[in-house]
Amino acid sequence: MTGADPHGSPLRNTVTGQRILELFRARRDRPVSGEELSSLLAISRTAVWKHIKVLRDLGYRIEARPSQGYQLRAAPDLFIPTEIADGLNTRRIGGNLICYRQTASTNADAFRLAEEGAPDGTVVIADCQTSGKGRLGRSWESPAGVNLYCSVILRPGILPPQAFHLTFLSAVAVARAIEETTHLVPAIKWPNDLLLNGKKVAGLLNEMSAETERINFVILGIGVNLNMRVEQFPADLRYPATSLLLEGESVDRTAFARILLSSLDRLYDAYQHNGYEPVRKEWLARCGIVGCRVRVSVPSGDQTGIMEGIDENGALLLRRDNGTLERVYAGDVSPLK
Ligand code: BT5
Repeated sequence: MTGADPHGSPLRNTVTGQRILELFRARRDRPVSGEELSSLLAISRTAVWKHIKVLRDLGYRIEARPSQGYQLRAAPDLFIPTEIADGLNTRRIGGNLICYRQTASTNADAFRLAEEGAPDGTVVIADCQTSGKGRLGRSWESPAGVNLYCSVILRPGILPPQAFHLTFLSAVAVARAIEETTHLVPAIKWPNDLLLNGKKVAGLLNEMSAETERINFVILGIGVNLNMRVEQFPADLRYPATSLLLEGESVDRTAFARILLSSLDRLYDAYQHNGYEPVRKEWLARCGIVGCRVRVSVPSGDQTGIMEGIDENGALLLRRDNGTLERVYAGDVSPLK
C-alpha cells in the first residue's frame, strides 16, 4: 500500500482506496458500513480498516460512526492523481500524472523523467518545492498548501528555434485557466509572466533538451500563486506579486489544476492542427504592454522605448527613443508610467 510519504515518493491512492472513495461518493450523505465495504470489495474487515487509515493519512476526512459505518467528509487540499483525473477530459496532457507532497523542483523531476522516456503529456505536480526554479538561476517561492507547481513534458515535432511557440502557448493556457476559474482577467507580460492588476501571479519556466535539428522534449514549468497569503511572499521580490486569493478569489487547487491541464491540452491540440499563428494572435491580444513605454533589463544594461510587439522568433520589438527598432531575445520588462 502506498500512502503519504513525507520523504518525497509520489502521492497516490491504491486501487482499493480509490474504489472505497467511489463507494463513499456514490452513497453521498449516508455512511457505508465496514461490513458492506468488506463484502463489496471482497476483502476482510481488517483490510477495510487499513485502507481507511491510508486514506486518512493522505488527508481524507473520514468519519466513523458507531454501528453505522464510515462517511467521507472532505477530500484533502493536496494534489492526488485520481482526484485530478476525475473529470479530466484531455487527449494528451495528464494521461500520466505524478504528484508529490514535496519535491525540489517539478521541472527537475520532469526533466529526469523525460530523459528516462516518460511519454508526451506526462505531468508532475507538487504541493511544495524546496528549490523551485525561476529563469536565469533565480528561485521561485513555493510554500506548501497554497499554490500550484506543475511541469508538463511535451515531445512536439517542431524544430528547436520554434520551441518559444510553446512558451507563448503555455502563457495563454494559464491566462485562460484563470479566467475560467475566477472573475479575474490576467495580462501577459513578455516573455512569460502573468499579471493581475500589474502584479505577478504566475511565472513560466520552459526548458528543453534538443539536438541541432530535433527537439527531444520540452518541459513547460508553470507556477501559479493561487491561495498564497501576504506573509508568504518574501520582501525582496524583483516585481510586485499577488495571488488569486489576494485579488479576491479563493480557488480549489485540484479544480484549478484540472482546468489548466484541459486548457493546455486544447491549445496544444489546436497548435498541432493550425500552427502558431492563432497562438501568437491570442498572446498579443492578452499582452498588457503592447504599445506601452517599457524598460527592458538585459545583461548589458537597461533600455527604454515602446514595446511594438513580438517578431517571428518571439523576440520583443522595442522602438527606441532614437527611432531604431531593436529585437530583445531575453530580459525582463517593466512598464513605465
Ligand atoms: C519565473 O522566473 O517566473 C519562472 C517561475 C517558474 C516556476 C515553476 S513552478 C513549477 C516549475 N518547477 C520549477 O522549479 N519552476 C517552475 P523569473 O521570471 O525569473 O521570476 C523569478 C523571480 O520572481 C524571482 O527572482 C522573485 O523575484 C520572483 N518570485 C519568486 N517567487 C515568486 C512567486 N511565488 N510569485 C511571484 N514572484 C515570485
